[in-house]
Amino acid sequence: MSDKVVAELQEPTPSVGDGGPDMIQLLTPEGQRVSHPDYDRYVENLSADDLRSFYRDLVLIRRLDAEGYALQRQGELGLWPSLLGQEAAQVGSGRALRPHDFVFPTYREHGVGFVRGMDPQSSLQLFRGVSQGGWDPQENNFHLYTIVIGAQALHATGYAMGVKMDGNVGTGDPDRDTAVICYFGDGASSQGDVNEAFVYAASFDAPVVFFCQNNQWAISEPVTKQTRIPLFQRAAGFGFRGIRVDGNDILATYAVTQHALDEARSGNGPLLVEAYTYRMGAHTTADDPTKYRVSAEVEEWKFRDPILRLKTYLAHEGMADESFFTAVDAEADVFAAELREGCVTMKTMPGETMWDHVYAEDHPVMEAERAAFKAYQASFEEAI
Ligand SMILES: Cc1ncc(C[n+]2csc(CCOP(=O)(O)OP(=O)(O)O)c2C)c(N)n1
Repeated sequence: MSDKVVAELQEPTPSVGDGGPDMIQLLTPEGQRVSHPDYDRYVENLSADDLRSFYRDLVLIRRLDAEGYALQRQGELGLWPSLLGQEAAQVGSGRALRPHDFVFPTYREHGVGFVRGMDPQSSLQLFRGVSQGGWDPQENNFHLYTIVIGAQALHATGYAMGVKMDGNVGTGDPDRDTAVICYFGDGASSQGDVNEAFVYAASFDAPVVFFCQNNQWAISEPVTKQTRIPLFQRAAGFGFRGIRVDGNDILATYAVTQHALDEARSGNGPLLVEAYTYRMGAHTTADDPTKYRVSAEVEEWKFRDPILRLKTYLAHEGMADESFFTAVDAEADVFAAELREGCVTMKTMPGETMWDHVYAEDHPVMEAERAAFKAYQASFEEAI
């Protein structure tokens, strides 16, 4: 393709933080509510209580993230992938889900897990090395973290096909119709697995929402090196719709994800949501972003902070006052203390629990593997 054709396909190069004219936004970075003809209806019924609880979720998961980071620095965790800056993308999309929907996260979705009702300690277990994953995916319909980039897009699509074959799509019964959501990053969109999942999901109308958190960086690789067109436009090439949403705007991510999930549940097939956001911290605690990105970029994104934006809106509209914000901060302090205490006193889960959730029922080959593993471990105890 010639450069001229590519230039025609591209939007005008967006400046940092500008998601372009197609980006759905309901709350500006200054905290002002703006109207959108297609998406207002998804937020119209939110009460002041709902919005305050959105705010509380944002603050608590930012605190969970800060504690995860600190615990790693204190040697209590082996690694921590920070979600700083991506709180609205995660809480907005997570709160749009129904309990019976199923989530396939990557390794950074501590906020989605939190709003799904996961024990906040769960996110720490894997990174402390005390478990092989840490939780039963069936408990909150939240699958284990996936470290292999993009692999969960195939798992999610396969699961979504199962949902469809069970007849739990397009029945019109809200308690039955089910959607699957798959989280991944901008870098993952370059992986074969993700592209294969797109092809399959589109061909068979799988009820899956692909939720890409475009945080602009795949470790040190900027998104501009990964794609010549905006990521949400890629969906069209696979035969389904893509939507770009302001990932730092909790109202917009909530509205757009609800729409996408409704489409999937109704049997209209997959949809790609590109949440345009920014990773404020390092890729993980093993990374030093000052080696590859300029601080001016980070500074610019600070003005788009998802929490400050909702706080300004709530205060301006008289939906929350200083005593509410102070109470949430106090709750976050208690939450953080409990997290730290829970982390340092965590028990190591027996190694054989890694087989617990592999199959719905026990399986002879797996039973043999588990028994062999237990015998192998016991051999060390005998040797001592
Ligand atoms: C298949 C595979 N290739 C490479 C890696 C190493 N790796 C870990 S994270 C990462 C970048 C992922 O970036 P992105 O998908 O944008 O997600 P983000 O971490 O920014 O949320 C890479 C290449 C991996 N884990 N798996």
